[in-house]
Amino acid sequence: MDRPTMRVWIIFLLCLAGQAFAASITEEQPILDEPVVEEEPIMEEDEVMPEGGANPVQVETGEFDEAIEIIEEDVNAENPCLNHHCKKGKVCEVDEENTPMCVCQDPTSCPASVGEFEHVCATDNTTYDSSCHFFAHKCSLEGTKKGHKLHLDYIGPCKFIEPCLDAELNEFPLRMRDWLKNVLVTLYERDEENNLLTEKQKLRVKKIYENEKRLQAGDHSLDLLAHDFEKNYNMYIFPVHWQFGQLDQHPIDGFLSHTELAPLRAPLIPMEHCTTRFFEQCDSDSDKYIALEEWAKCFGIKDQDVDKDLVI
Ligand SMILES: *[C@@H]1O[C@H](CO)[C@@H](O)[C@H](O)[C@H]1NC(C)=O
Ligand SMILES: [Ca+2]
Ligand SMILES: [Ca+2]
Repeated sequence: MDRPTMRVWIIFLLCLAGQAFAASITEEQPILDEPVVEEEPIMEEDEVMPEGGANPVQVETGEFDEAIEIIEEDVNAENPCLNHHCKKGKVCEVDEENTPMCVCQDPTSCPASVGEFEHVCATDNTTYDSSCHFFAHKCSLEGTKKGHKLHLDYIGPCKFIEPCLDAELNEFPLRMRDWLKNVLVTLYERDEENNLLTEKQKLRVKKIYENEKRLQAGDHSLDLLAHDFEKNYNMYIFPVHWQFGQLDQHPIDGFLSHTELAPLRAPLIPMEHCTTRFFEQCDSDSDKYIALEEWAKCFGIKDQDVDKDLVI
């Protein structure tokens, strides 16, 4: 992976830490090529009330929400749709009785995409102008088998993704662990406002940051990365746990669903052709969820070092 790509990755993770990007693409997405079904019943509802920053629906309605706060209550009464949230792909309309309801969004009402970077590739290998266009289309297929199977696969236009070879698959965790560590150190260095990391997280990262033996960020050979992992194994334990905690949010239960993994997986696939295969094999018991133990293991963390108290 070259430097610009790594920069993108760091920026992405910075966003992730701020929960912004994490939420923006968290919606019924397949991670392991199986249809997402029951694990998030809230997503199956037409009307979803946001709670805290955790609700994926919020990003699309984010700016809208801020507007709500300054609007007087009597205005809300006139427009029942103001406080009525619909899942992605749907918009609120009122019927004759002025009752709000969610209906499929007309794709032509989606904001025009300003560039290719807004395009998304779905599991049918079709490119959509934006995730809004995709979800509007998916909504129009609601109730059909085709619609049920259709998911957002990755960010960017569809492209040919090379098959991931066995040897390449083994390189993936080497690089990802190194990035995770560097991302955490970067967050630590930039955390002047104290909002990128919690105090507990900072204490952990401080130890890594201050360790003189730490491999500095850079384009390292796979051999060096492997050597460093062996030599400075302890520095990698927390970053691997931290990333799990960033993703395990809906709900926080020690398991990553397809949807929860999406914020990490979707932007990564176009850059890293082993992404899909890597996360597939991470789910070693094939129950479609990646447990903390499975996650740690596929990043080379030893069983005895898996510690749910590190997911902070
Ligand atoms: C998906 O579409 C891209 C671009 O149209 C094409 O190059 C690629 O081969 C397709 N992939 C599959 C798996 O069909
Ligand atoms: Ca979870
Ligand atoms: Ca599993």
